[in-house]
Amino acid sequence: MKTKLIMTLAAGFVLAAGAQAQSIIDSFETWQYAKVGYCPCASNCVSTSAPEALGGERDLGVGRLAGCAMDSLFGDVCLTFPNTASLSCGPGVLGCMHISYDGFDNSIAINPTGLGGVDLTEGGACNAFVLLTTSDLGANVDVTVYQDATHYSFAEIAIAADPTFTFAETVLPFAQFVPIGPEGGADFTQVGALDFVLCNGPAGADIGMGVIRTAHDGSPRSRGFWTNHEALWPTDSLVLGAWTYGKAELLTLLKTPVRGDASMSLAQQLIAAKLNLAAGAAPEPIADAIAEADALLAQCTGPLPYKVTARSALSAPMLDTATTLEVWNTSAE
Ligand SMILES: [Ca+2]
Ligand SMILES: [Ca+2]
Repeated sequence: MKTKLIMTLAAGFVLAAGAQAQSIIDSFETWQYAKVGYCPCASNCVSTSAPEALGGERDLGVGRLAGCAMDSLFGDVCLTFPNTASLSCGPGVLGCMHISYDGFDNSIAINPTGLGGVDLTEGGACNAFVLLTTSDLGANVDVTVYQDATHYSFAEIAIAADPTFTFAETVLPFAQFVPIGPEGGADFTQVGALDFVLCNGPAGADIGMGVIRTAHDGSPRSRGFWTNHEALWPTDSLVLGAWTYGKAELLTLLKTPVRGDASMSLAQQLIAAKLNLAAGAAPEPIADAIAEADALLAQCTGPLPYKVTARSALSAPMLDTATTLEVWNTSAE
């Protein structure tokens, strides 16, 4: 049973501060309670209008798999902890909790097109769920994303046992989902329903899930992405070679045709690479190529473009380094 209230639930919002895109699936503000009381009662479900939840309604279902004790199994939102969905299993009781977002259907049954085609990627800005979970004895969270009745995808995360019941964030990239629908997986830009199942803990396990949101996992994004998503830029200036450029100048460089100028090919990939690092990408695979790119551009005077044609000795190393940067910038696509 829960013995400790750990107020770390706001951490999810703090981590998402800045220019990074995110979208809240549910911040669990609207109270909800589903108890499975006297045996042999096996399940209980409630659907509640919740303005903070995707689709405006949260369907909460609690099921008993094994064990039988009076009033010893319930699921709630905002009762055990604020801004949290909680499943509480009494001694010897094995239970699961469904939390579904499928629009207004007043039913724990999934309406696979109830959300009407939501773009979970926010136009390419988000590529992962961020889940805030804990369990005293360990558990799993199973996530199913529906496009329609025949296209859906599945992923599972494990929640490690933690007797202190401290909430921890897990990033679940969309790329980790596997197709399980009879006609294939879900298109995450056309989502009709979301289903989260908190389950598979040992008997007596308590499981908590705080705010569910989408965000970006920090993997690299391409020159084209950054050119077309200036609102997501994590910085307003960059140093290329020995020269500092403001955001408007950088956007002009990105949009200017290269026309055989190796310095422009290199600069465009270097801008994307440096934006990726500023947005949280791990620097280890690309740090040497970025240093090389800066060293090459620093051999030229003043601001870009440098009109480095094929006759220049700088052309070949600039194009080689541009290719290295481009491979990394597009490695997650
Ligand atoms: Ca619903
Ligand atoms: Ca439903």
